Amino acid sequence: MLNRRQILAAMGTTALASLAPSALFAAAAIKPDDSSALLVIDVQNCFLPGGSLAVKEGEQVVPVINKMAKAFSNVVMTQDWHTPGHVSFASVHSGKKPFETIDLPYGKQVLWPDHCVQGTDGASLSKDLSIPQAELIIRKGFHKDVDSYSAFLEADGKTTTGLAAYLKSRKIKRVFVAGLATDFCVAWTALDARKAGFEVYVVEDACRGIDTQGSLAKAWADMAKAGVKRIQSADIAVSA
Ligand code: VGL
Ligand code: ZN
Repeated sequence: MLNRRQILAAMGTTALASLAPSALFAAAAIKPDDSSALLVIDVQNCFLPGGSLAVKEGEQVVPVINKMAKAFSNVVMTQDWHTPGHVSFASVHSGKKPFETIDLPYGKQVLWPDHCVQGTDGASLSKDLSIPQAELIIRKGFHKDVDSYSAFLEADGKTTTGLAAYLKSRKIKRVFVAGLATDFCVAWTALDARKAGFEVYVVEDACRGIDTQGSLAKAWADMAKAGVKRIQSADIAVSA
């Protein structure tokens, strides 16, 4: 990597005069403070290689998240935490296969392979996560008849997990979202965080998506429309 002096030397004075330093060194410009929290979404064995709902390249988010987490004094993790026979499992709907959809009282539901069943190894957080200061683990999706992609609200759109009240009582104003999967639990969490009044950043390279039936492109479009900021982990300053 070039350092600042080398870049300046290579540019020469003419080009340099036309560029504000802020344009040159925009990277790592975001410094999480005490009113910022990192939300680490569903980095669980079921979503990692070998898991029942493995997200492509899911394991690659782990080192990125571990590094980024050093910049945060507030970290909350989530765990998808389903009952056996959960309504989101294709296996409980006769004639249905994973990734098909059904209509439930609260809306359209994508059906999944059985995953993240309470107390199973698949539901455990990855053993490679290294975030000792994480202060809260929110479990979600534990009502048998309602899914919950979002860390804030269940899929009925009204049952709260308590996370917004927790963050507000801790005076958190900005949340940074990372983890799995970009187009489901990350996106729904980011959208609900906006609705709850937080400033929201999704760290793209610290997430991976499932991408079924155009879900990934739709998720990014919905997030952009809602004012979610799309950043990279290199945009966050981590002091050595
Ligand atoms: C998730 C599908 C089903 C996720 C959870 O963590 O994104 N996706 N349950
Ligand atoms: Zn789930």
